[in-house]
Amino acid sequence: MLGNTLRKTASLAAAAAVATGGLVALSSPAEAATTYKIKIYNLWCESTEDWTGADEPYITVNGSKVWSGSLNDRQGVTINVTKSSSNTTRVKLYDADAGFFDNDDFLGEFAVNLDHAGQGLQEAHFAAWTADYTMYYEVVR
Ligand SMILES: [Ca+2]
Ligand SMILES: [Ca+2]
Ligand SMILES: [Ca+2]
Repeated sequence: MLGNTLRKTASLAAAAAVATGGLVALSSPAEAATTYKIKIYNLWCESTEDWTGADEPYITVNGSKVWSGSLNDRQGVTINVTKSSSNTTRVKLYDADAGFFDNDDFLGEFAVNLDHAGQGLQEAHFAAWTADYTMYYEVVR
């Protein structure tokens, strides 16, 4: 008799929560836990893709350009770009070229997801033609 009363009370409480949007609010923390951030800290150029002078490297995250600059052999630069995501994040590095019939050069890519969170500082190497780059990044929740 008592048990039956308790169950009835509980189901009434659940019904009330649905009516007021209470259960929707409760699901929010679970959603937030599936998002993460990728922090791109630095980019090091050991050697350029271009044969003469500096490269004009740029970085895209999921297809959007997030940084561009200029680097020559054995030069580094601070990037400090942070992007939030809940799905796979694809990071690509290119060298921009301005000449006719000289398209931008794709130097490489890597992808991260939530599983890569909390592993500390990571290095991504990009080697294409004469280019040799290292990107330093971290994935955090
Ligand atoms: Ca080039
Ligand atoms: Ca170039
Ligand atoms: Ca080119």
